[in-house]
Parts: sequence; structure tokens; C-alpha cells
Amino acid sequence: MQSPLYQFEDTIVAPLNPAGQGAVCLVRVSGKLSKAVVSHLTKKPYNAALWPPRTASLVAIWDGDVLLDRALFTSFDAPASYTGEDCVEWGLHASPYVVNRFLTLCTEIPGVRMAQPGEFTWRAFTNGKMDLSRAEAVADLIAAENPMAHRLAMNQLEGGFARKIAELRERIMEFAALLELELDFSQEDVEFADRSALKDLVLSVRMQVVSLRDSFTAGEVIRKGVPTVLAGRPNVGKSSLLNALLQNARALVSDQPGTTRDTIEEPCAINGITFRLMDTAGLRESTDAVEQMGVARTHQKLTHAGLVLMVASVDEYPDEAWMNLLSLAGTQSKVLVVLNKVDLPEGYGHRSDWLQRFPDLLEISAQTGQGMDLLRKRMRDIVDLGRLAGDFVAVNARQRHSLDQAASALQSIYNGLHQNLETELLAEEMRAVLRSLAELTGDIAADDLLGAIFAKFCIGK
Ligand SMILES: Nc1nc2c(ncn2[C@@H]2O[C@H](COP(=O)(O)OP(=O)(O)OP(=O)(O)O)[C@@H](O)[C@H]2O)c(=O)[nH]1
Ligand SMILES: [Mg+2]
Repeated sequence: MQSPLYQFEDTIVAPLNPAGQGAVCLVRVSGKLSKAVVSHLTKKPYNAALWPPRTASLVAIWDGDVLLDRALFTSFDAPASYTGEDCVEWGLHASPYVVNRFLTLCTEIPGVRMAQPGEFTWRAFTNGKMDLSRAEAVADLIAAENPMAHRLAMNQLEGGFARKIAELRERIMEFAALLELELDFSQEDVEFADRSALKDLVLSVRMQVVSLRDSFTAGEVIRKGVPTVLAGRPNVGKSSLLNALLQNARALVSDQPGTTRDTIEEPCAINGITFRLMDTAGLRESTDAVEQMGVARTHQKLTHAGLVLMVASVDEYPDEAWMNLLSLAGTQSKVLVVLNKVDLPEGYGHRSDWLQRFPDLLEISAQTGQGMDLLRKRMRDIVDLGRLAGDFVAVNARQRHSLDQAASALQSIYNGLHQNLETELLAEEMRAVLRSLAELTGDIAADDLLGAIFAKFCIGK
């Protein structure tokens, strides 16, 4: 995608879903020639009385003298459409042949071309149908794979984020204006903006900006899943546990210690939450170079885990060295101790020693499935969902960057106020804050920024 991003004069067309999947393929035409396309395909002058907007109409589509399809179309008059332009949406039979012919017939008309990825949503944004955070939420909504991610995207789509930012901007704007005014009167040495009130404001806004910025982690967790590491000594059944959770023989299992060498990562939905399960190389001193690399990787995964399933086997003993493994988990990680192979004969191993050390450990058998339901429930419950109550919003990487900038400019203002910094410098930082906040909702945005955002869409969005 180049800048300036798209050619607005053109009428654009693209299927909204792939042909060949399902019975119907929806194709959207957007732009000035939308209705001309209808006439061209039906070989009839456009009849607004017969085909009122927002009503499905059944028509014959002609490919020369050949009847290509009988299909429903719905027209939307600007500005009351997804893109804000005249739009016609076609429900074709989803044969790849029909859809391809249809697209060819449309693009034969001069001024009509295929839409580029994200172009429909780009037009919606440019025509003021949605702000930038909502446009991004459309991409998130389409990608949502679990109910939490869906709720998050919907919340964003409904403008929760934009509202929060608008509130913050408004609070700052007033002071920014007063500071600018002081600059106009700089000869007279007046202070319109009350410095101590400004200090309070800067502190409170900074706190909110920082808390929004930190919601990035929560958002990532919801979108991509809780990073969950299965760790423990070799041969204790980590890979078997992964397979049992996935209900699928994904990882190799063998009675050879050191079977797993690389990290295996698989998403796993448990009761509406996605866990990104990572099976790792068993932790031990090894002279094998490849295994050493695997162990190093395990260490690294452990420090970034949201949840660690520390797996032990009843036939090992909870000695000091094992206790030390627990300290490898990151400080942010939650840890569940899982005792595997409890199907082994009664009295075998060190079950009572483990229970004494960890009264609430989870006893399971990855082999027989014993205790697995309880483990799933505990995993589900341990994820902190408190933050998802109410109108929770979460930011993405781009927004986090802008929030970071706003936070650091606010910090400079705060420091500046303590050092009685000149109004001019304060005003400059204030402008930087407003700019960062405006970027968040796209009130001002550079072309390359927009290009980067809309490039993430696929054709037909
Ligand atoms: N009896 C019994 N055996 C198990 C259980 N879970 C795993 N095993 C056996 O224990 C051995 C090791 O299992 P893995 O899942 O490969 O263990 P791992 O922790 O991934 O081992 P490494 O990848 O070498 O670190 C295999 O022979 C499994 O069949 C269980 O619940 N009960
Ligand atoms: Mg393994």
C-alpha cells in the first residue's frame, strides 16, 4: 500500500468472504458507480422504486447472453453505509466461477477496480464513520477466537477507548489553552494557568495514561492466550500432559529422559479462555549441546510465563534441587504444582512427601485422565478476570507506543513545574501530550501510520 493511500475516485469491489466456502458469497461494491454496476450486470436501468435502499432485491445477472446467477443485492445510499459511500452488497452463489466472473464483469466498467486490503474500512475511517481505534477493532473482531477477545473488540468497536481518550484530552486542552494564552502575553509576566492545579491534573492524567498503557499485557493475553509453560525434570510427563490438555497426541512421548528438546507451542481453549501451552525440555544438567539449548530456552520461557504448570512425578522426591526449580518462574507468573503419574500402584513413590510440601498440589495422571478436569478448572480460575469487568479496554502495540510518549511528556511537564520551567517549554510538552493522544484515535495521523494500520486487513475488509 502506498501513500497517499488509496485512490478515492474509484469504485471498488471485493468479496467479503472467500468463494467456495458456504452457499453464499457476499461481494461489496462501494463508490459512485455502485448503482451503475447494477445496471451493467442486470442490463436494466437502475430502478430506485423497484429496488429501494436497504431492501434485498432478486435480480438476474447477465454475462453477455448467458445467465450467470440469480442473486440478491442490497443497496445503501451515502452516507448511510459501512464506507459512507454509495454501496451495493451482493449475495452470490458461492461458486468460485460465478464470483470470479462477477468480479471480472464489474471491473470491466471503467472506474471500477478491485479493492485493496483494508480499503473498505479505510474509506469508513476517512468518511468519519469510525475513529482509528474502532477501525483497528474491526480487525480484532474478525480475528477474535474466544469470547473474551470478542468482548474486548466489541467494546473497542463501541468506542470505549475513544471515549476514554477524549475525556483525557479535554481535561488537558483547557490548561494547554491557558498556557498558550500566557505565551501571547509573555511581555506582561502573567500566569493564567494555576500551577498547583496543573500539577494535580498532570499527575492524575499520567496515572490514567499509564494504567491504559499497562492494559496492553491484559489485552495481549486475551487476544493471544495466557502464556502457559509446562516445566519440570525430564521424563515426568510434561509432553503427556500437553497432549492430555489438547486431547491430541501433539508432542512426542517416550520413556527416554530428554525426549523434548525444542519448545512446542499450542493454543488450548479452556472454558472460554485461551491458554498458549508451551511444552519444554526437561530441566537437568546435560552434556548434550542440543539439550542444553533446549534447557536454556525453557529458562527463557519461564521468565515470561503468565502461568507455570510445574510438573513432578510421584516417583521423584521433592528435594532442595526440585524446590529451586520453582524459583525459575518469573515474578509475574502464577504457579500450579502438578503431581503426575498418580495412577502408579498405591504406596509407590513419594506421594505423601509431595502432599506435605504442597498441600494444594494437583494430583493427575496424564495417562488415565485422572484429575484433569480439576486441573482445567484451577487453570481457568487462576487467570485474573477481575480487570475484564465493566468497560474494560485494552490497547494494542501502536496505541501503547503513543501512550508511552504521552506518559513521558506528562512526566517532563510535572518535573518542569517543580523547576519553574518557562511557559514556552511547558507549552511545548503540552502540545506533545495532545499530539500523542490525538494519534491514538486518529484525529491526526501521518499517512505512513495509517498505511501500517490498514495494511493489516485482508481484502474485503
Ligand atoms: N504411569 C504413567 N506414566 C506416564 C504418565 N504420564 C507420562 N508417563 C510416561 O512417562 C514417560 C515420559 O513421558 P513424557 O511425556 O515424554 O515426559 P516429559 O516430561 O515430556 O519428558 P522429557 O521431554 O524427556 O523432558 C513416558 O514413558 C510416558 O508414557 C502417567 O500419568 N502415568
Ligand atoms: Mg517431553
